[in-house]
Amino acid sequence: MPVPGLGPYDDGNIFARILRGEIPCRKIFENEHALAFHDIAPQAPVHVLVIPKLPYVSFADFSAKASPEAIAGFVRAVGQVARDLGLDEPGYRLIASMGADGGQEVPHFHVHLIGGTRLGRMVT
Ligand code: IU
Repeated sequence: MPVPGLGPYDDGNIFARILRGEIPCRKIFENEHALAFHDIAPQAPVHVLVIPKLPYVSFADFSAKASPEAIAGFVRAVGQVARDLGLDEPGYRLIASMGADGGQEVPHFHVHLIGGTRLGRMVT
């Protein structure tokens, strides 16, 4: 499924290459469902990206096509990363950019896990 502004899944996208081990990342978690690593340009004291190991281009693609097991495994992985980082208290924010208007830049579904500070009300 193409994503507006990005097109179909591209095996050469940067996160696909990180998953294949072709490009290094500052990994903090990995299991059969997901990989989590520090964002290269952090927007907060904690800014981690969690990506599924499956080749879905966006949240729309992942939510529509991934199996219930894959979706559950991914969501549990996000929760575990947050817990492992000690963020359950005082909290954190999850963001998934989707398509051109959502500001998505990398055509592999990813969730931003942001925390370590009191965040404002706006999501930008
Ligand atoms: P977005 O939601 O698609 O805009 O998020 C892409 C993120 O990927 C963004 O926060 C970048 O800083 C981040 N990133 C990265 O961590 N490593 C990279 O090599 C590249 C982008 I390219």
